[in-house]
Amino acid sequence: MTTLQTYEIHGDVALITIDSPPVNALGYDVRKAIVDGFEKAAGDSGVNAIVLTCKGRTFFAGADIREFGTTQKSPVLPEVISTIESSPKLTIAAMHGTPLGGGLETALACHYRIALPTTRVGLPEVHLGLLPGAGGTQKLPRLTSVEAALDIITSGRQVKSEEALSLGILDKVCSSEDLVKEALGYANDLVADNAPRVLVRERNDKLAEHKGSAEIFNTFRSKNARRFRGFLAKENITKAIQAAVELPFEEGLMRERELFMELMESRASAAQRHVFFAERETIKIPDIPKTTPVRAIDSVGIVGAGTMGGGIAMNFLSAGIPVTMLEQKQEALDHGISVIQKNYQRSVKSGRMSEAALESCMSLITPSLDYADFSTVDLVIEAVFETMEIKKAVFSSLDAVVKDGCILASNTSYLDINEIATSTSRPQDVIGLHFFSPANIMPLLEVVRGEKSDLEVINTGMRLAKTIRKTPVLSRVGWGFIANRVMKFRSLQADSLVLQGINPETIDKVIYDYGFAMGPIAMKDLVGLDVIGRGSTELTVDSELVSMDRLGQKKNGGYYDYDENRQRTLSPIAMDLIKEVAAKKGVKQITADEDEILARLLYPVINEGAKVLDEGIALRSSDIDIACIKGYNWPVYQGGPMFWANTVGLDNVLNKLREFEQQYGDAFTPSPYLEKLVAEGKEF
Ligand code: 3H9
Repeated sequence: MTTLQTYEIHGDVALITIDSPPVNALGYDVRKAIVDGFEKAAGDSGVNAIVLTCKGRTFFAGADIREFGTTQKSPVLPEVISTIESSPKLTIAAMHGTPLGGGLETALACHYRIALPTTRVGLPEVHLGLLPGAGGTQKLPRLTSVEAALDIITSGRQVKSEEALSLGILDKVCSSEDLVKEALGYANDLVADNAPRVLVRERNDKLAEHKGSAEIFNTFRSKNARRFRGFLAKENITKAIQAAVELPFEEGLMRERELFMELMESRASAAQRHVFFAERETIKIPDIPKTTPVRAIDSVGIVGAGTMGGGIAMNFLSAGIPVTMLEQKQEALDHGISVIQKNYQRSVKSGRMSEAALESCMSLITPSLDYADFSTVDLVIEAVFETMEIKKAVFSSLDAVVKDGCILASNTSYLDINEIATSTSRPQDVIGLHFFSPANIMPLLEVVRGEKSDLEVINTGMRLAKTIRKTPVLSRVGWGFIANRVMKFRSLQADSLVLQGINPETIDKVIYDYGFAMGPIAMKDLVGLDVIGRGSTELTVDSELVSMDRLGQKKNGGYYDYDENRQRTLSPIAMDLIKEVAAKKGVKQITADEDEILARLLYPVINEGAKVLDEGIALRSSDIDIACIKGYNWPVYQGGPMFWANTVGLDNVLNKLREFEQQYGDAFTPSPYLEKLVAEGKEF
């Protein structure tokens, strides 16, 4: 018996408790400990029931993802499950925290399930590009319904206790916080009542109505076709649930296994598993020990109530943190606050927020026209016009009024935080907090560390991200920081390809087929061509379109024309303009197939990522992946640019860049760091 398991007897109930921090993942030791416990209880004639529970923050949060891709030692999870299912005693899972994936599948092997009211169960394997591979796809529809199982497993969402009870996943929700006491009491009651041993695998009642008809699955597929695009796991989950309906349990299980193994070997799952760990890695900063203090952020000031300031404010309001919003003019302030209200109202309308929550968020805003109102706040974020002089003036005004220890943050996208910090007497308290538009929605927060930023201030910025439900990525100071800088190279190539005669529609299609929601040209039309080209005097297709008052989707169309349903067709006017601009600039026309176009668009992003790493702007290549995924919706199943580059082969990327450099010049000159990695046979 291992030390991570305790076995106690309470009357005629055996209580098996597993304690394997942080999340009781079902690695080899844990699996062995469960089997040991159940075997012991099976041989114990005084035991009539077994309660399986966990210590720490959660009941098993799933299989141990770190073991994936290695040969797993017996007992593997299906063996654990079959040990539980074949137990001669009555079995009860007592759950708290987040019983997920293999954790919930373990619970589904028990006869009964009880949980705390705060418990959230789920089968989130889809987020790892997988499906529940230990019976989840066969059992959940048997317990709930085919509809519910399709929804829960393809979304991977966490289901709160109350809903789980109503769906039949749980049999009982505790009325107190004492899970073990209630579970033991429940076990006693079940034994006393001679309760039946309910094995989910034997239930077929919920499946009967769909047997012999694929209708529910076909409708589900076509309804979600766009959202599921590129996600093989979602298709395989649908197939596995269909197998649950059509096949006897054991055969369904075998089908589930086949579909699981197909996913496990897929590049998409490898990418999504990379992203799972990469997301959790960003917070780890080598020179900031775990013990570094975090400053309390209980109130926030925001300078600027424009689109960015308003979006940033919403993150804090939604987290229950009061915000003082400053503007120069009452009119601008009123407008900014009314936009926040409208955004929240939209959420209320769509049912994502209650009217009461809206009221409570709005009540946390204090409008202000006076810097002095920032005297007590813990953090100020500046979101004003992107010029150095204005930013410095704002920071110097802040310096004059804020209390000692207040963190001063700039939301600048491109400017030098070190220079901004010189306008204050406290550069140690200055950092960048770079949000991505729309700031209330995009999950990336780049935390920019200045030369003089205090470690405590950086740490606070990184931790704050979790409070406002963002993923932080640390960046050093440098033009565009990480995401904007590397992604700029895709835009430059998109413009260049257009001028070289590649159809804009083809460029958009190539990027869409790669997995982005939208191509770069359609994206320009969405953002607004006037916004994109602001301040530039260069002759470009964008500037020519703007001079014709074609601003994109918002006015007269741009590269595309739009009908009343926002369906787009390539604009003949734009096509003529492209030819004119290309002729004026003397751009040589080319042809290129889709692979070539993809490489032209995305290899420069990888190359710039290599430079960002070489310059120490990003800590690690996986941080660049996360910045692109969370800031630019880089398709998660490609793993981000740097992970993708590894799968393409860095030597292939390098050779292609060299070829492009020969044909098209400096824009493709390979980073010396990339060359070095290839020479050493290494990866990012
Ligand atoms: C599965 O079950 C397949 C089966 O169907 C079939 C098998 C045959 N494994 O997120 P946190 C680590 S697939 C290994 O910061 P939180 C995590 O890396 C699995 N490690 O905490 C981190 O480590 P570190 C299905 C894991 O409180 C630490 O735990 N299950 C695992 O914000 C803390 O994590 C899932 O997909 C794991 N399964 O959130 C659940 N889970 O400190 C995945 C966590 O070194 N997990 N770690 O960085 C989660 O969603 C969240 O971790 C959870 C806690 C909600 C549990």
